[in-house]
Amino acid sequence: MAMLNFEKKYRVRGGTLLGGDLFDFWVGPFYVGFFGVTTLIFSVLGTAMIVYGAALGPTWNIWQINIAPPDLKYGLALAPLKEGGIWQIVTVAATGAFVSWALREVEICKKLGIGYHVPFAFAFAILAYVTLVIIRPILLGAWGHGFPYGILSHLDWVSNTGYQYLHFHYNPAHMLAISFFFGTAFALSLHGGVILSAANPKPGETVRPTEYEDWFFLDSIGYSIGTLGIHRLGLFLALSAVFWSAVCIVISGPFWTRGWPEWWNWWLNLPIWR
Ligand code: UQ2
Repeated sequence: MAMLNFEKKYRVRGGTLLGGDLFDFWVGPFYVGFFGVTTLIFSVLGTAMIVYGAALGPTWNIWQINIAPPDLKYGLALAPLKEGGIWQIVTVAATGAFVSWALREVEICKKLGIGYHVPFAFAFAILAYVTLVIIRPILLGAWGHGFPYGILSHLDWVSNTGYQYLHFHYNPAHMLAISFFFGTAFALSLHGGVILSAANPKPGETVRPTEYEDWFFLDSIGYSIGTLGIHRLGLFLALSAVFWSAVCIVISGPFWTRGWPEWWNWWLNLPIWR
């Protein structure tokens, strides 16, 4: 691999947030660092607890395995291991592993002298998960409001939680989140399409320079956002989708307890209709 010729330039010492030189090493292609070690510890602990929880359960059917949060009666206390305690440990392990992974990304960015956009973006994904299993349960006063860890069981949770507010599509933050998801897919399809159209020609034809990408959009819609701009837009759209998803669920319960269709009564109640 040609990349390996440049190893000395990019595989540099330093840039660690914690531990100094102690964990500043690679294992094969992977940078480890202090947060590589903590990622590994949390991941092994979390995975072991999931397997233990599955072993206690009635099935090894991958779709039906379920690690449930504690009953609501335990509130925000620690629950017995077999009554939601496993879920609590898995939640701590998962959050620890995700945050460790993000901080390891930060260390790699520092080594390379590049921006923190990747860990910043990943932080939004972590925020979405933490909103569901930590922030919203705390605001509602019980860990039992977290979602269960299981393929079908978490789908049931989403469906039941949605119906609890009658019709979740009337949640204005949910509307924004969906629009940003669609916008993200739209932007990536435009971007992927235009890049391949110019940069991956048929055999015998030449790769076109980036102006051709600009000109396609200038000729068709009279506007080009530019080759750097499309990536800024893509990051903005994707992070907005995740952000508004977190908002739409955290306001459901803690800040709005009735059906979401009813929220729109503010519109019908505007004095301008009288
Ligand atoms: C663009 C451009 C790119 C692109 C794309 C556009 C040369 C290679 C896809 C076009 C994008 C526009 C006009 C913005 C669309 C807005 C939304 C909200 C989807 O101009 O520059 O670089 O890949």
